[in-house]
Amino acid sequence: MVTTTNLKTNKSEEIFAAAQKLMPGGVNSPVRAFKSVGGQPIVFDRVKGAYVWDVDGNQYIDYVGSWGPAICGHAHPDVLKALHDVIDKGTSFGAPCYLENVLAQMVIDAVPSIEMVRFVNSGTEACMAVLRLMRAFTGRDKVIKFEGCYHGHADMFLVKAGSGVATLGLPDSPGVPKTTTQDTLTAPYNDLEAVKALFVENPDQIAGVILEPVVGNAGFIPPDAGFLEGLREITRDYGALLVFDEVMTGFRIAYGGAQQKFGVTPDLTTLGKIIGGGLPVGAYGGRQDIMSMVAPAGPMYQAGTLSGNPLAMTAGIKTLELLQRPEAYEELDRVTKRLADGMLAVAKETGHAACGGQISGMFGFFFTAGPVHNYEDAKQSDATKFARFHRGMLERGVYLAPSQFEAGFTSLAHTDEDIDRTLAAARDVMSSL
Ligand code: KE4
Repeated sequence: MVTTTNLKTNKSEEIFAAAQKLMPGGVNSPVRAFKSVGGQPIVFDRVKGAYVWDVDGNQYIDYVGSWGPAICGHAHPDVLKALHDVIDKGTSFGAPCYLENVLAQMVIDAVPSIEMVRFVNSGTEACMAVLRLMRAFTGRDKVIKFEGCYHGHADMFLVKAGSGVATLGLPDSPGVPKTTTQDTLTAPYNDLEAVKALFVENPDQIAGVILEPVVGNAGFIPPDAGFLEGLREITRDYGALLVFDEVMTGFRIAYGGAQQKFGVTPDLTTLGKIIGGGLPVGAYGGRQDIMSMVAPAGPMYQAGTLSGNPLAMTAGIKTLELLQRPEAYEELDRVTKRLADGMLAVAKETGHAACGGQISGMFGFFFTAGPVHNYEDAKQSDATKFARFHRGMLERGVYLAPSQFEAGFTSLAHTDEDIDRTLAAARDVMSSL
């Protein structure tokens, strides 16, 4: 645990400098470059449980968890053992494998909307495929997404997206032809009237609505009471599909995802992150009548060399087994509530306007009095103050998501002592902001 404020990052600096000559921005995903919080990105050496160690030997309490997959704690011994036990049988088959049946059945048993599922290799792939499926099933081209929501980097979603797009202040990304995004309509999150208006303005043209049922890519923004229910009603009224992008919330908000927690069942769902247990997996699934359109059962084409590979299936199966343990989500919620409530209490004590919250192992806060109901509200947050807070916490051994427009994640490995240490560091930093 680093207590001094001059973090030794020589090796991180050296490796990252070299990386920038090899890979754009020195990273393989933009948010990792710390662009919005500034300062030296931390190069990881290893992870275990709630902790990460960087290449300079500094230890941090980790609240990113590889952006969600590490919900049972990094490098869980049971997951590693499961992988060791199967790896000698091969890393990839490109053919049917029993492990795919096992994970598919677990997903179908867990997620209320899913009667049939297709595995892919990332959340982006899952969202791309589900959009094609929405259009194939309804014969309509337009789709509604919400400002600040992020559904991966496929062209048609890079319209007022969240996550790295919001973090880097990217407008609609270059390289995305207008013809691709002209059918992507946007509305403010939590605004049912705006959604209704889009349906009235585009009669019989909207295939469906896709959203993060709890937003994590504009910072943490939960749905207002009645919002999800309202979307269910509107989409039914207009013969459109309701799609929950649960890549982040799936198996995190609850074992059955946000749709189980809030009791609203969409027509289709995307998943990722946790179901791969740290290996590359995405999935989309839903009503049998819709999924039966997917090739080779139906005409809608989608494919992938490594989809359903045995290692990713193994890591996902073991991770979900661990999450089935009694009290897992109650414990996750308890620990995360202590953290989120504590952060807001410290901000109040030290005179900083802040708002935020948590649901299960997902949390976030903004440096603004709030409330934050949508992306516009989130942008009122003092991102400069957040950047200074992020650096201060890093120097005290706490690794937070390097962007105001990201949610934070806890795991079953985070202890009360970790939360206490985090809150002590937060008090120290906020007192000096
Ligand atoms: P991936 O293609 O990154 O596996 O999933 C895209 C995606 C889709 N839908 C939601 C709701 C997501 O949160 C994501 C990816 N989340 C970001 C974190 N905000 C991944 C981190 C990154 O881009 O490096």
